[in-house]
Formats: sequence, structure tokens, C-alpha cells
Amino acid sequence: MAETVRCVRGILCNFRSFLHTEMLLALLVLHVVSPFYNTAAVEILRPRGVSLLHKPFYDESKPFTCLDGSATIPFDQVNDDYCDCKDGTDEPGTAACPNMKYYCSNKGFTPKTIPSSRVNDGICDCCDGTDEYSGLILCEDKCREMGAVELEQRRKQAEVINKGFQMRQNLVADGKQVRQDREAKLNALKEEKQVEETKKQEAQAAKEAAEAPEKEAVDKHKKAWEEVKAARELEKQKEAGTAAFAELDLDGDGLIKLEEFQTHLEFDDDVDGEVTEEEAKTHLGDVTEVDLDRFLTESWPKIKDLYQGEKDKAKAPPAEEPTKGDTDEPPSEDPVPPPTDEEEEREEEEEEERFEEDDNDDEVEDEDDDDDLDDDLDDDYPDEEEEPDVDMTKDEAKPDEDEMPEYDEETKQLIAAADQARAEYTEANKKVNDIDTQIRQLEKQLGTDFGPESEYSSLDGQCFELETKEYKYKLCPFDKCTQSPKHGGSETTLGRWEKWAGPEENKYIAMKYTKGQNCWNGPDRSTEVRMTCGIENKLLSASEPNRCEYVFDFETPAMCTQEVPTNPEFTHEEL
Ligand code: MAN
Repeated sequence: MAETVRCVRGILCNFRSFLHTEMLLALLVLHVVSPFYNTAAVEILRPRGVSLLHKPFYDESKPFTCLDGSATIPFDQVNDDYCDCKDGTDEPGTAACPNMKYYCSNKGFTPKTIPSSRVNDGICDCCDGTDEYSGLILCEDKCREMGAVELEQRRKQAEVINKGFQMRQNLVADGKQVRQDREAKLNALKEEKQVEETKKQEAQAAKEAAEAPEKEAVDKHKKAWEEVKAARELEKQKEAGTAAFAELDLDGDGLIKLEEFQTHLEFDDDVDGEVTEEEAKTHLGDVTEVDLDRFLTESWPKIKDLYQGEKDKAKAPPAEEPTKGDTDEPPSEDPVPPPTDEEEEREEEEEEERFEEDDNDDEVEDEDDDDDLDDDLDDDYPDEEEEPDVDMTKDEAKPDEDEMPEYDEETKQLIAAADQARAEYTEANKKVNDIDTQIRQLEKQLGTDFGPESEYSSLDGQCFELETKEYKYKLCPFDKCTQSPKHGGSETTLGRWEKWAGPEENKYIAMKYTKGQNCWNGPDRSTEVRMTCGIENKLLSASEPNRCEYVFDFETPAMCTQEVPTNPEFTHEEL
């Protein structure tokens, strides 16, 4: 208890020895009776300000050696408010030595070390109040009260940790089960794939077997149709050529001569207004005259695109140059009556009808209107009530002439059989593809590290959101992290799952998501997810400590790896 008395070397030396016994007794009484005099029982057992750890160095029965070994002094100079040791260890309980630490044991709460300059400075620094003993101020011992609050907090925390631990046990069991199930499913799928692959090959062979005769029959049908079309075209050309021959053979002697040819200005190659003998000869096929046979085989194929027959001339005034489109069109075999006649006729009819309408009553007028409509439609469709006349049948049949005829029954059956085989193959192929997709997904899941005991497995496929003032953040464990502006704008990927990223000895406490959307003039966005123990899976916070580098805090029972005592106490040193 020597430290409780201020001792100034050379003045109070005797006083100190005098007090040693008397004061000891007196202060011991004070310790016991006064609730405000905070020096607890432990203080009696070691000099003030000394921690349990250092107590062995302070033995009252021996001289004190400074802890740095710099000096040895009589023990009653310890805590005499005079700094003897270079390291200040002779004054653990006073403010005499600079840079010394004062230790308050804070019984009932946690011990604390304060700079010894704060000893007796009039401010209560330690909850047990032992740093203030000069009488300047009385410090109440608040350690037990604070300790009770602290212990309650720790108890609640322990409850959470233990509940989380229980939940984790389930997560581990579930995770392992899921893994086993996936492994079993993967094996089953691999076997199923073999079966389905065989079926697919069979279906493919059946398809090919059905397609070969189908192709043969279809090709045959198409080829025949091409031949029909070619023959028709030949016939058409022969008719057009014969007509042209008749037109060109002006004197009807069965020969086209140069002078007859020269009457057609379309053969005026140099467009000088006259068809020379040379120009006529070139078009005729280097001869001066041709009969019909030679004309059809040699001349007509060359001039047919150029030639303007009488009908064409009637349609287009000769002054106009033939346009490219006109020359590409083969001469019409079945010419349309000159539009002028038709229009005239139509106009006359309409004129008459209009005239009649003026004289008729409303009812008749309506009927006439209907007739008009029918007349208009007659151009395109046969009147249902009328017997179709020959021309109309021809008109209706006309488009079919250019359409390939239906396949014969045998070919139709071959096509139907091939269609069926194709559908069966498509189905078999789809089955194999579906199995492949499932296998790939399972292999990916089985290849993902869901923790040493598969405890994080249940987080896969879930997403957790958090809203801040500006953004909605989303964490989809083992997939990605995103950020969406709350006031409009598209979602930004802040990183895709890469790996566990805690320190080597504890890697499952942090996740790393990388290769997110590129940051303008910066790196790709990335996110670190720090995991803590909690009784629910919850995204607690999201921040961006560096531009485009994000940190999420996430709590999960999967992180509650240890049980803790439900009745926490302060440790021995704390007591
Ligand atoms: C967006 C957000 C921010 C980020 C900037 C970088 O505004 O993704 O988090 O800092 O882009 O330009």
C-alpha cells in the first residue's frame, strides 16, 4: 500500500515508514466501508496500476528492480510519485513517469490500460475509479453495472451464434444431401443419355432411310415438271417465232429477205434511222434470206427479245425506245385486247348505265349498284350463281399452269413417311439435348465450391437485395452482383462469381465477384462479399470504397462455425 502515500524523496522518508503500518490499517478500513473508495481487494495484493501479469515483478519483501534492469531501488520507492526507473516501471500507479501505462483491473468488467498521465487528473477513466485516488474527485465503481450490460449483450450474441450454429448443422446436412442427390442424378442421367443416344441414332438411320426414296420421288416429280415447263416454253417460242415470221414475210413467199427485215427499226443498231443491209444480215444470222425452219432455229432465238411485232407496236408507240423491262419480257402469246377498245366499251356501258340510273327509282338503283359490283368482280372471280363459261375456267386454271402439279399418291406417302421419321428424329435429338443441358448444369453445380461442408449450397440459385438511397443492390451467390439505379436506368453487373477470397487459413469468409461491367476509363467492376454469422441470409450493406470496387456485407448461418457458452463470463484476467 506504499503507493497510496505521496512521498517526496528526502522529506517524507521517515513519514513513509511511519505511515506504512498506521495508514495500511486505516485505508484497509476505508476500502471495506466506503462504496466510493474504489480500490478493490486485488489492489491490496499488488501495487496500484500493476496488472496481474506483471505482479510477480513487484514483491514487497525485496528491493525492486526496474523491468528494464536499469536500477534496483528499495521497494518503498515504488509508487512514491518519483520516477526512479528509466522505463518508468517503478511508478505504475502514479503520473510521475512519462509514457507509463496505468492498469485498472475494472473488476466485474473488462480491464483497461490508460496513459499514466491521466492518473489523478480529476477525470474518471477507469470504471472502477482507481485512477482517481487523490481526493480531488470521487469516482463511483461502475464496473459491475457496465459488466452486467456487457454480459447481457454477450449472452444475446451467444444465443444468436448458437442458433446460427444449429441452423448451420441443418445447412450442412442439406448441402451434403443435395450433393449426394446431384451425384446420383448425374449418374442416372449419364445412363439415360446412353439409351437416348442409341434411340437417336436409330431415329437418324430411319430418317435417312425414309428420306432417300422421298428425295428420289420428289426429284423425279420436279424433273418431270421442269421438262413440261421447258416443252411449253419451246412451244410458246415456236408460236411466237412463227407469228413473227408471218409478219416479217411481207410478200408471203415463205422467205424473209433482207429488205423485209430492213423495215423493222428495232434492228437499227446504230440508231441512224435506217436499218442497213449489214445490220439486217447480222440479225438474220449472216444470210440474206431465211425460210421458216431456219428462222425458228437460228434467227428467232437471237432476235426475239429485240423484235417488236405488230401487236407490240400497237401497244407501245414506235417512237419510244424499247425499255429494258420490255425487252426482257418474252412476246405475249395470248395478247390482251387493245386497251383502248376495252376502255371504250366499258366507258360506253357505264355511260348507258348512268343514264338509266337517272331515270330509275331507288330500289332499282340499288340492284344496279349490285350489278356494277358483280361486273367489276367478274374480272377476277366467277359469279357463283352463273355457270362458269369456258374463258372463266381458263382464267381460274391459268395460275395453276405455272404451279407444279400435286405429287402423286405414292410420293405423298413417301413424304409423309419421311416427315414422320424427321419428327421422330427431332424428338429423339431434343431428348438427348435436354439431358445434355441437365448434365452440364449438374456438373457445374458439383464443380462449385459450396464450402468445406457444402454449407453454402442452399445459397445457390437465391438472390438477396438491399436498397440504399441511390441504388438497389443484388447479390446472387455463386452467380453475380448487380446494381440498379432506383430512379431509372439499366442494371449494371458488378461482377460474376469467381472464388472464395478470404485469407488462406480462412478462405470461406469472403467471396470475390469479378469481370463486371467495365468502368468508364477504369477497370471492370468487381465486388468483395464479406460474410458474417447471423440467423438469416441477409445482405446487410453495400459500399463502393474505391470507384467501381464494391464491398457487400452479408450475414448467413453458414458462417456460424462454432458454439459459444450461453452464460458468458469475463476472463480470469478481466476479473
Ligand atoms: C455508375 C455506378 C457507380 C460508379 C460509376 C462509375 O454511376 O456504377 O457505382 O462509380 O458508374 O462511373
